[in-house]
Amino acid sequence: MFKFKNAIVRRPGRSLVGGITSANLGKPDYELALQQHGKYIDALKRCGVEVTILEADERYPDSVFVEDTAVLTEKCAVITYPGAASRQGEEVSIKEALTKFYTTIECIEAPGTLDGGDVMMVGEHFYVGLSERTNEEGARQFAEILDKYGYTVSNVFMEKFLHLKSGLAYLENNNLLVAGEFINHPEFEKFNRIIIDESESYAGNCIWVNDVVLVPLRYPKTKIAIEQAGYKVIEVDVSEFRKLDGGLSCLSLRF
Ligand code: CIR
Repeated sequence: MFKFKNAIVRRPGRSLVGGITSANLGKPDYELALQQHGKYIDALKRCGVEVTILEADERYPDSVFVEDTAVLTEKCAVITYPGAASRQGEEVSIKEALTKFYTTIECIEAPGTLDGGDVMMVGEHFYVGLSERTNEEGARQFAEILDKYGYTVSNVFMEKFLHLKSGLAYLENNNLLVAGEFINHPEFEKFNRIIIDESESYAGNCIWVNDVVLVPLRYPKTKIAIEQAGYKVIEVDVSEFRKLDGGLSCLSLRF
């Protein structure tokens, strides 16, 4: 079975309260966010991964969402160029942290932009969402890089979600969690789809970590559906990160 050995996270800084949002849920409570982040780390450890914890970077309010700064494969790391201007620069220290784990590091360059949240890995294939953050040039560079390592890439046109993985989570074994605009998307018909109820759309952002699925707390229908598909579930409260449009996948890089 394919397994993740490592995860990288970054502690939220106090500047988190000024992060980008479209959620209309108010500002995150920093202390609570810190607590929730600690429990998120504990949950990752319970799934058997070694967690590298980077210190907060106050210069970047959204830097807790490390997923957007890199795409990690078994053969190479790709450092992204984030699509939001206020996030450009977050990737520099992630690249440094990754030199401990990777000898082959590639980079997306401007004018290409790509957020890791727009990339979903399914074995040796990578889906890239063309979103407000990931442009065609970023997707083109990404495909060119991955081609060198024998991986394939396809683009997904999307309209509503912030990121591809805001509404999709691959749970291995051909099981795919689908929400909102992805429920009837032709690109994903070949998967065994687990459909997220409209009332729980946010829970489309779950993560599979070594046969355990982390699910956001307070999404009971989703939790049951995933358990019925045969997975062990750990619920994690990420209410403060939701206020910034972030979720479980955004808070770590898993590899
Ligand atoms: C942003 O707008 O960039 C952050 N407030 C949220 C990023 C969430 N990341 C993700 O979905 N991968």
